[in-house]
Amino acid sequence: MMNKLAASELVLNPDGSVYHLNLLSEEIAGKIILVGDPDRVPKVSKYFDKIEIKKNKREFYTHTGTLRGERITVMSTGIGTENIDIVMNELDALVNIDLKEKEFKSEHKALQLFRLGTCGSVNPQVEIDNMLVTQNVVGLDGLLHFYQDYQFENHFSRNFLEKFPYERIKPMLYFSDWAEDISDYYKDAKYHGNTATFPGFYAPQGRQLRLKALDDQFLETLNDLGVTNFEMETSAIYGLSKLLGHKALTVNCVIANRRRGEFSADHHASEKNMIEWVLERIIK
Ligand code: R1P
Ligand code: URA
Repeated sequence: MMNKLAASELVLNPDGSVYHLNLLSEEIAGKIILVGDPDRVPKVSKYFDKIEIKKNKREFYTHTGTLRGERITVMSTGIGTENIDIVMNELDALVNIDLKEKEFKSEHKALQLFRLGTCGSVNPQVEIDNMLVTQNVVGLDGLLHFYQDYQFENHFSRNFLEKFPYERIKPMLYFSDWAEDISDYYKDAKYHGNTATFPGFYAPQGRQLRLKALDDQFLETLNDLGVTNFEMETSAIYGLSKLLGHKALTVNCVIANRRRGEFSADHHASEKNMIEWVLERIIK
C-alpha cells in the first residue's frame, strides 16, 4: 500500500484543483502549448474550433478546446525556470497522480509539450523574425541542480562542459530526443540550434544598463561554444520533461540579435507567424 502524499506536498485548492495552475485533471489535453506571456494565450486559442475551458491564477492562464477536432491546451508560464518548476510538476500531477486519493497512478501518461516563445540570438548569423527549434539546451539557471540523476551527454555537451570558462556558473545540459523524432514536421524552420536558458534578462544575458555583467565577452564565448540563442525557460522544460517522462519541443522566434544590436521592428508579427506555423504542424 503506497503512502498518500501529505497535504503540504501535493497542495490542492478547496475544489480539488492543483494549487498554482488552478486546474482539474479533466481540464487539460494531452497536447499542451506553453507560452511565456499570458497575452499570447488568446493569440493561440483564437485559432481553436472552440474553447471549452478558461481558467487562470497569477500568471498561469489556460485555455483548453479543440483544434481540427483534436483536444488541445494553451497555457502561459510567465517568465523563468522557477515558474516552469511549478508548471511541469503540476501538469504532471494532473495526469500521473490521483488527486483525490493523493497516490501515484499505476499507468504513466506522457504529455506532449510545445513551448512557443521569444528569444535573442548570440550568433550574428541568426537573424531576427525567424524561428529556431531547440535541439540541445544549456541550463545556466540552476533549477535542475535541485533534482537527482539527470545529466545527458553528447558531442555538444562534452565540448561545452570542457570549454566553459566560468567556474562560478554550473551549466547543466539537456536535449530533446523528441525533436529528432518529429523533426520531419519541423525541418523547414529556418534554424535548428542550441539554446542557453538564463536566470535573468539583464547581466545573465550580457545586458549592462548601470551594472556591469560578469564578462563583456559572455555572449561571444557562448557563441564560440556553439550556442545559437537564449531565453529563460527551455532548460527546465527539457530537463523536467526528461525526468518526468514527457515529450517537449521548443520553437522560439528570434526577436533580438544581440551581436548586431538589432531588435524586431514588429515582434507581434513574428509571433503570429510562429503560432500559425506551429499550429499547422501540431495537429495534422
Ligand atoms: C523575457 O522578455 C521573456 O521572453 C522570453 C523569455 O524566455 C522570457 O520569458 O520568452 P516568452 O516570450 O515566452 O516570455
Ligand atoms: N527573450 C529573452 O529572454 N531575451 C531577449 O533578448 C529576447 C527575448
